[in-house]
Amino acid sequence: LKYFTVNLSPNVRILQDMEGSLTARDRVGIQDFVLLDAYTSETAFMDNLRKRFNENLIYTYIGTLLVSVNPYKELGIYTKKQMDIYMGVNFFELPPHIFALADNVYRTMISETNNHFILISGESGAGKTEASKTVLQFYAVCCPSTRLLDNVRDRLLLSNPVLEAFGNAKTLKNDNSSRFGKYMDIQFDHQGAAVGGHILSYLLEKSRVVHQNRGERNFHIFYQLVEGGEDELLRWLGLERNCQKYRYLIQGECAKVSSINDKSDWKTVQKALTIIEFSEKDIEFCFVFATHFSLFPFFIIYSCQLLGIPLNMLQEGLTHRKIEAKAEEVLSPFTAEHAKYARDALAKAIYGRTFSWLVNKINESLANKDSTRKTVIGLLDIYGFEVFDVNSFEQFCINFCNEKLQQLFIQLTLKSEQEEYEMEGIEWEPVPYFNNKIICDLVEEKHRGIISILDEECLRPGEATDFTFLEKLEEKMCGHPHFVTHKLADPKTRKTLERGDFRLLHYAGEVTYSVVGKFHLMQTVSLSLHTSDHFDDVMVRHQVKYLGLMEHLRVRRAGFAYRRRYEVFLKRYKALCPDTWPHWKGTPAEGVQRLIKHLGYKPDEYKMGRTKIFIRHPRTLFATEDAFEICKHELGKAPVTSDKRR
Ligand code: AOV
Ligand code: MG
Repeated sequence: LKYFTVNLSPNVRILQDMEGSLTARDRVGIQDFVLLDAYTSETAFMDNLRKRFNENLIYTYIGTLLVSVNPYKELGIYTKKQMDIYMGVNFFELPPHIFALADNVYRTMISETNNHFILISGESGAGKTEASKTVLQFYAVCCPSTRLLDNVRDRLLLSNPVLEAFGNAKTLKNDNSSRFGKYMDIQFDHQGAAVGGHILSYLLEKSRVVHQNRGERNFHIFYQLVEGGEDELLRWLGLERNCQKYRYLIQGECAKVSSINDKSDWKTVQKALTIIEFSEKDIEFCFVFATHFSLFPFFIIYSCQLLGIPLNMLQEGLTHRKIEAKAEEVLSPFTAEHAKYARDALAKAIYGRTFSWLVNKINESLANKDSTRKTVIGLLDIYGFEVFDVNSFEQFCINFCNEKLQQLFIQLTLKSEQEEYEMEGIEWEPVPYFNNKIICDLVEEKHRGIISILDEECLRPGEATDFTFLEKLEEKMCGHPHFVTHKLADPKTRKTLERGDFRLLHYAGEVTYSVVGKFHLMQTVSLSLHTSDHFDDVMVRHQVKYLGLMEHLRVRRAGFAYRRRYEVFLKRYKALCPDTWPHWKGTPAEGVQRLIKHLGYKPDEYKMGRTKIFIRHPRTLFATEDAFEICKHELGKAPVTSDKRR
């Protein structure tokens, strides 16, 4: 199965405009979909993507958007040599690459001294995390540094294996699936050296600590510890070197994974922890809290010792409910079922807090000590859209997160682009697209969305059940085009739904969620085959559709690569025309009109908006920019402005 990522950087301006020779084009396709002749044809789009993939060319642009198809094999394209090739070279001069995007973002940030963001989207297994690591690697290697800052770069890089050990796990979709969302700021000083960083983590999938579906594992760190932990450490933690002893580790029945070497990963994590400057105490702390209670819930004496609490306190807390009646406290025993629930809840809470603590510690270590103004490049890597045979609250949260990211993507590209044309009075044939706001609202709308209803139900302990929640949903969502349940469905659809299910029609496809709190261990192993050299047309086409890439291309193609406010454009280029140099007395718009007439712009190359000039092809602006450089050189006095804003 093949997935592909869309890595987008809304702030990257430069478009590429390069066509290879015809024969090369036939073989390797076109590097930028904007240049595709049959740009409205999905078939042509797919042909181009497939052609390139078969030549191991996994990257293609749609203007400033980078589309990447996961090759599932090492391509040798992320070497230092490749970095050198892409460093400081114009976006359009070389074949598409994530380094080109990273480099362009970096240089734009330096020249414009403003913050930039790289959003990485795509479904589970598409290659988002690998892409974010590649970008980070590029900055670590290519940005200037001083001796002093070398360890900031090391720490930035090494935060990855640590967070992945504690926050990633093998799932049915991906052997190294991110089970938390991550937003990372890389901070640069005015010389462009990486001087610090900050990580925000979102919504760790804590339930994995106590339960895994068949074919899945707990978080990597547990297996690393049991396989690779030093004898002395294991003895101290009271652990045996045998995963099979621990129920929390073997529910998925796949403690060993061929693609993962837990033993050597343990070493990597240990080394990283030392370089990030975790003290021995800190390291002890993470293992005690993260691993011990979760691995060893039955041997309560050990747990108490390590957690540093009296035995009877933990024992009582896990087996009894405290009821306050008439100023009196009464202990009422849990059923075995309840006690297990309490144990699991404690393990999840401890793991969750340890993870937050770990992120805080890493942030302390990445913190930039000096307070001069910094610019940042932000990298967003979340968990991808996922659908299993049984989907529960975790998938609901993950998929909602992806829904929001798609909404952001739409707003930054399709929506704002078209709204700007309208605002500027540019003649424009609107490109229709599916706006997934309707699904976001269904989930998050105040008082009416699914989350609000869930909140309400959680405030009625004792009365509310999984099924009263479902009934409330049915009452409120009845007739909604993106929501259906067994009761609300037509007879044909009903056959595909259980009574405890609700189904959402997400932007990326249908997902059936189960409201029933108990886990279903009945998960069938639907193996995903992650093989290289195989391009699955149906799967790729599906992703091209739901990510709105065709619409994106249409907007790009019909649109204008550049736009600049009249004042800015005139200020920069006025020396190129005797009428506008050195002073133009009329309005900026008139000045620009005079200027571009002098430069010989053809009518179809540009449009005049209310406040801005819109230029269709990058080459038009490049030519003007070249002329400006020559003129600057000759005059030695042309006004130079660093304002390159649109
Ligand atoms: P994800 O982050 O998008 O999924 P990953 O970045 O973890 O996906 O990629 C999954 C696997 O695909 C990696 O472990 C690699 O084996 C392979 N892979 C990805 N990108 C490349 C590449 N550029 N070159 C070679 N192999 C690659 V998830 O976190 O599950 O949504 O939640
Ligand atoms: Mg990931």
